[in-house]
Amino acid sequence: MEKNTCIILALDVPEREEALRIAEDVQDFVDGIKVGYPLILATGLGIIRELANFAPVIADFKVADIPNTNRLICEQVFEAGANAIIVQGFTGRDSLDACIEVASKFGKDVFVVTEMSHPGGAEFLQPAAEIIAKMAAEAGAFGLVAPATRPERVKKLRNLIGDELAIIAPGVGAQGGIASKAIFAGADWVIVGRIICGAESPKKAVYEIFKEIDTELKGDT
Ligand code: NUP
Repeated sequence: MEKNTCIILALDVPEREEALRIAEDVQDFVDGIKVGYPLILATGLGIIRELANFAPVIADFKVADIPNTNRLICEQVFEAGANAIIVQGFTGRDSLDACIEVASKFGKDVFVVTEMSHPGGAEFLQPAAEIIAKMAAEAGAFGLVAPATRPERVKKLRNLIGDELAIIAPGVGAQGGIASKAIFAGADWVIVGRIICGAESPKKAVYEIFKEIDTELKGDT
C-alpha cells in the first residue's frame, strides 16, 4: 500500500451497489479500502476483487482463533484478492504466526490489533497493547492497528516499535478522533468510515480529511 493521502476508507455499508459507488467516487483520494463483516456478510467475498480495481483492499476480520482456523481464514481472504488482513494479537504468538505464514506465502500483509478505539478498548486490550505490539514486531507483522481516539497511545506504541511497523489508526470522525493528531502521533494512515460513507459527497468528505491533515501538519513543521 503506497502512502499518498494517508487515508484508508472503512467501507461499512451492507450493500454491493452502494459500496462500489462510494469506492469509485473516492478511489483517487484514498490509499486503501478496508472491508469487514458488514459488507462481506451481505455480499460475499467476491466483493473484494471488485473493490481491488479501485484500491488495495484490507480485510478487517479481526481473526482470533487457533492457528489452524486462522490459516484457513487467511487463505480464503488472500485467494479472494485482499492485499492485507487484520488479525487479533491476544490469541497468542502461534495464532499470529499462522496468519503471517499464509500472508508471506501470498506476498501479502498482516496488521495486528493492539488496543481498540472505542471506550471498551481501554478495558481489557489497553493493558496488553504494548506486549501485543512487541509480539507483532517480533513475528514479522507488517503493521499495527492503534486508536486514533487516543493519539497518546499511538505515540506510545510508535515509540515502542520504532519505524519497523506501519500503524493504521481508526476512530476518526464518528468516534471523535482527529486525523492530523493521529498522524502526528505516529500513525501512517487513518481509517475513516461513517463520515465518508454517510456523506452526500464521499469524495468531498475525504478531501476535507486530507485538507485537515495537510494544513495541521504543515502548521506543525
Ligand atoms: O480499534 C478499532 N476500531 C475501529 O473502529 C479497530 C477497527 N478495525 N475499527 C474499524 O474501523 C471499525 O470496525 C470500522 O470499520 C472502522 C471505523 O469506522 P468509523 O468509526 O470511522 O465509522
